[in-house]
Amino acid sequence: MILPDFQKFNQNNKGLALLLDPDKYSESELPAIVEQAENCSVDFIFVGGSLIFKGIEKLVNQIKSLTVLPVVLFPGGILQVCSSADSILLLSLISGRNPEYLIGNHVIMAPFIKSSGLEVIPTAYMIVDGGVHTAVEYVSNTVPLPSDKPDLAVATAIAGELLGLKLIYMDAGSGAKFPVSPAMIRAVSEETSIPLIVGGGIRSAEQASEAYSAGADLIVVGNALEKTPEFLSRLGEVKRSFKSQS
Ligand code: 1GP
Repeated sequence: MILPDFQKFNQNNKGLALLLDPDKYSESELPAIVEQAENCSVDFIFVGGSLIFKGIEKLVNQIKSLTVLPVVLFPGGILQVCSSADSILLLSLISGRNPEYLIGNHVIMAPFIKSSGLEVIPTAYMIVDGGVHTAVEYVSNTVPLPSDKPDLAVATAIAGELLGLKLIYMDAGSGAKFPVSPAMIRAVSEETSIPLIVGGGIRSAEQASEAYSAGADLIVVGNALEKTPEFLSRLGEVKRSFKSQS
């Protein structure tokens, strides 16, 4: 069960997820990346992307053959599900008003997910403007939350929690120019009590630290690691620094 792991994160115990997009990693690179993830206090490996050309199953199987770290599907669409992962973030894109990403895709995926044995984690997924048009915004055909309107984010997150969703994931989108602001993270964190995941555009240890300090329970990093693999060890240090404050 992965969900209880998310629930144990708090101000003194932060989580870190590495996002792997199947199109961006070759088979030969993967063992080193996974080994680094294990050495750098990564808690979960997320797999997915807004739009992918390669299937996800091969990547998931490869990761599973290399590590015991939990593999969590972060599906950008209905084709990104496979039973060999451990769990799936079943995303309700509640910042948008596209019914396909609120319920339509879920109906299509439901029979497969139910029989797959995957642990299902109902997730309030909120896209926040990160200063650039991202693939997730285009593919989902939704308008992101304005980055300077924390009240809108708070109201959206509260609605997600009241609907019974188990996690909040605020995402500026992969490759965002700037990540979700600490002010918005703090506002959402203070008004909700389910675990808060933050990702998109985190490129420095300072940004990671600010996100954690503001109330992110777990941060997700993908793009920056494709460019600078050693960044992962800095993130691991930042994550552990919160533990030592307890
Ligand atoms: C995107 O939150 C993830 O959905 C990670 O974003 O690739 O910018 O780190 P980056």
